Amino acid sequence: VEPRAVPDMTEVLADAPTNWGKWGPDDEVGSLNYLTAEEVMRGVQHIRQGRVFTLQRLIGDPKGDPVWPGRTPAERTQILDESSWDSPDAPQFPGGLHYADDKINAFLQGSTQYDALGHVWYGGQIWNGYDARTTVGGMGRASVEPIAQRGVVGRGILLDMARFRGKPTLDKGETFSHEDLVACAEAQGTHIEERDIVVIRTNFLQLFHDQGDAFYDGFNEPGLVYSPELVRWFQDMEIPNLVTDTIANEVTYDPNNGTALPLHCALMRNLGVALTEICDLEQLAESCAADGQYTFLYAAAPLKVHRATGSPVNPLAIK
Ligand code: UVW
Repeated sequence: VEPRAVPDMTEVLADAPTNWGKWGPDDEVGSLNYLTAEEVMRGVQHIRQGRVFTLQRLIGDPKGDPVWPGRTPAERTQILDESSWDSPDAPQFPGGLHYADDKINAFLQGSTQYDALGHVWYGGQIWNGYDARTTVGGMGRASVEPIAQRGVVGRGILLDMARFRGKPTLDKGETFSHEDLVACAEAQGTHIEERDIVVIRTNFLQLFHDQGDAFYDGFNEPGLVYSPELVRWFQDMEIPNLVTDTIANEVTYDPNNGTALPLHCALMRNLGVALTEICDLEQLAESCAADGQYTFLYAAAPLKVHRATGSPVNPLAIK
């Protein structure tokens, strides 16, 4: 069998729509512009119980941290602890003060995180048409900084695709479309509204803990799959933010054309949809299944890291 030639992204997305210029020539937050004060207040209306769910996975989980191949998990190093003060070289503070210090060496995209809009590109241009050379030596444009400056708050809706498909986790390479999201919402007794922050549960990373290193054999996450209709749906629905519990928010290799991560390109680079990855949605999903409330106030504040390609974050869902 002849290996299939994988087309270039410029070819796959030749007619794909963009939101470039929609918010002016200097925009760096893209579809997050849809999250106006009205959207914050619409989200607030979905706080009905005062229950708070944190969506970050634990950094340094004894069971391991899942990361995109090529990245390494964060390493936390203890710098000072009680044993440090035994040394004659230890700094002395009046009153006998001792303290513990530590630091982490981490990929900014190596845990629950926001991608900067300029994080991924093709054809030499990033979000809003900025030259990809602006990424050299640090993101000169569309870094995570402006996203962190504004924060992300609006109505969130959980779409529990694993439960909808009646399995504990979606399978390697399993795909779904925007139509499946709509059907999932209906099955949950709710529906996706314009400007909703779309939060999708696959529970795929459960397999990381079950399988250990074998998890990375034939790495191909499940997720949304590219189609022109899906991209148009995201654009028409004015979806500001796509949040999932997988490492990269979409099926890793498009089964139709073989490209890697075309939705990073079509949604983030072209439409300016913010991507939030590697979330822990388990407690939230359990609660939603128990009480039938799948909508909530979603609030996230990525870290303000100058010129960064992304940032760790601990998003909140408040029901
Ligand atoms: C890549 O874009 C390669 O990874 P992610 O969006 O998962 O950080």
